[in-house]
Amino acid sequence: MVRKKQNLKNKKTALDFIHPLHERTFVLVKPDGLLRGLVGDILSRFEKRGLKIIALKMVWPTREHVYKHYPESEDWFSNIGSRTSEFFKEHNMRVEDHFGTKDEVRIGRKVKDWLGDYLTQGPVVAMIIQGMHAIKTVRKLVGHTYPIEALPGTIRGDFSVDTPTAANVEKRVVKNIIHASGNLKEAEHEIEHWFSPEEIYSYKRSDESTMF
Ligand code: IDP
Ligand code: MG
Repeated sequence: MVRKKQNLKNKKTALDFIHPLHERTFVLVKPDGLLRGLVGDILSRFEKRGLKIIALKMVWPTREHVYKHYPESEDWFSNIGSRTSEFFKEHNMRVEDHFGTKDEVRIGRKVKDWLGDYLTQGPVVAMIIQGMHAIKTVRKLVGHTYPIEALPGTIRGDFSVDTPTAANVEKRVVKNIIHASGNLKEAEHEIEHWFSPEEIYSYKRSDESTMF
C-alpha cells in the first residue's frame, strides 16, 4: 500500500474527464446513525457494492463547520422549502401553520438552523468514498431524503421512518441517518471542507481486478 499525496478534487485529466472508477463522494453518518450503532452496517453496504473507503474519521463538528458544509444559496433553501410544502399539501397540512410562513427560502433557512442544532449534538463519522460513479451510486444506496419515502433496501429505507410532517411540527431536522453529496460540486466542496490531503489514502482493493 502506498501513502500518496492526494488531490483534493475528483481526479481530472486535461479534458476534465473523470474516470467513473475514480469518482469521489463525501458521506457523513449523522448522530442518529452513530448513536444507534449503525456505522459498521453502513460501511459494509458501501464496501460490498464495490466502493472503496479512502478516508475515514470521527468528528464532533462545530456549528460554524456545519453551516459551511451546507450551501448558503437561495436555490438550496428554496429547494428544501418547496419539497416540504409539497409534502405537507399531500398530507392535507398547511406548512405555514408550523413555519409561520409559506416563503420557501425562509423555510429552507429554518431547516439549516435545525441542522446546526442537530449535527453539533454529538460526534459524526466522516468519510470519502471512491468508486464507479460514486456520487450517484452512493445516493442510490442512501435513498430518499425523507425516510418515509425511502425504498426498502436503501440505508434510509431500512433503518429509519421519519417524516417532515412530524419533524417540522417538532421543530427539528428529519432524522435520516446519513448525509451524502448530491452532485459533483457538493462532493468537491465537502471533501475539501472535511479532509486534508494527508488524510486521504490511495490503495488497490484485492477484488478490483476481478470486479472490473
Ligand atoms: P439530502 O440530505 O437528501 O441531500 P437535503 O435536501 O440536502 O437532503 O437536506 C439536508 C438535510 O436537511 C436532510 O438530510 C434532512 O436531515 C434535513 N431536512 C430536509 N428537509 C427538511 C424538512 O422539511 N424538515 C426538517 N429537516 C429537513
Ligand atoms: Mg443534500
